[in-house]
Amino acid sequence: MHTATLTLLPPTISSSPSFLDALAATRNLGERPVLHWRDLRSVNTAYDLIGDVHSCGDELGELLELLGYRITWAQEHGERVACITPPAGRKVILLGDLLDRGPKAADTLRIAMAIVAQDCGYILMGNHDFLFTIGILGSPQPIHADAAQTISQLAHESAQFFWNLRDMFSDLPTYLWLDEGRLCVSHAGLRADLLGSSSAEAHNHAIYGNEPARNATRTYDPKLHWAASYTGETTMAYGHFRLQDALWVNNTICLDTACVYGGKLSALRWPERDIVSVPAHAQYTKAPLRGRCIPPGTSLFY
Ligand SMILES: [Mn+2]
Repeated sequence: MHTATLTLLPPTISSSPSFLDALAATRNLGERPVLHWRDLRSVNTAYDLIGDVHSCGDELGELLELLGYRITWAQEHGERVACITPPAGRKVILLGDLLDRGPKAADTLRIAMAIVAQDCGYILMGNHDFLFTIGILGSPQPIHADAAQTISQLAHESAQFFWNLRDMFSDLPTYLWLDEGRLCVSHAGLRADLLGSSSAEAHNHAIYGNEPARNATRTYDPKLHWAASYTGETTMAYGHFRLQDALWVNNTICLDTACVYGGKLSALRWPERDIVSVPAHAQYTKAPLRGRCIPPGTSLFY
């Protein structure tokens, strides 16, 4: 009688692929995000617009709670996940530069993924997010230093977390047109003549703003900032330009109040136009010395 020899295998050593394994597997794929904007003018809801988070995950959670969003944390299939319950009739929009320089990339991303997956709002593409996206889509170029630092904070995450991120980042819009045309949101703002455009110039402006040539004293003249000459009827809400306080210029408002540099994280409630802020817990990084063209009327900035 033939009897099969039963060989007992050693217990499987858990070797579930990690975030970094998944990242390595994408190297040199060279995919690029398809830049796009979304026309949501016919959507009837109120919004809470939040400026540059830069991985300040604790402050993001606090600001959302202050705005009336309930956040609970759970374990699902071994993953830490956020569950968000928005106030009735409201959606949240993060105005880009979600990542880099701050301490809590993973929880910031969990909140962002919950916002998108649970249909609680939108995340916009900022310049930092753009470089991060190129990195995780498999850039043949070396990953940008800020993105590499963010990735080091994610080293203990799972491969599933990586693939979920990749899905979200490859589909971030550069700008949204909202509220029957009354509001446009983007990371760095849009000139009125670019609103509704899918041109490379429109996407580039929405992500980077206008960066005029420096003058002889190597400072920027605030009159060169795009908001200085804005005369559009659509209110432009944006971040990117780090300020001490949220600032209205013409029919535009900048909401980057420099949380990661020790300032605060700010939101604009729309259509109420109230500003709601929470202070940074710490100065997480020094503001870069390199100046940036700031909106006119700004006396204090980081
Ligand atoms: Mn930015």
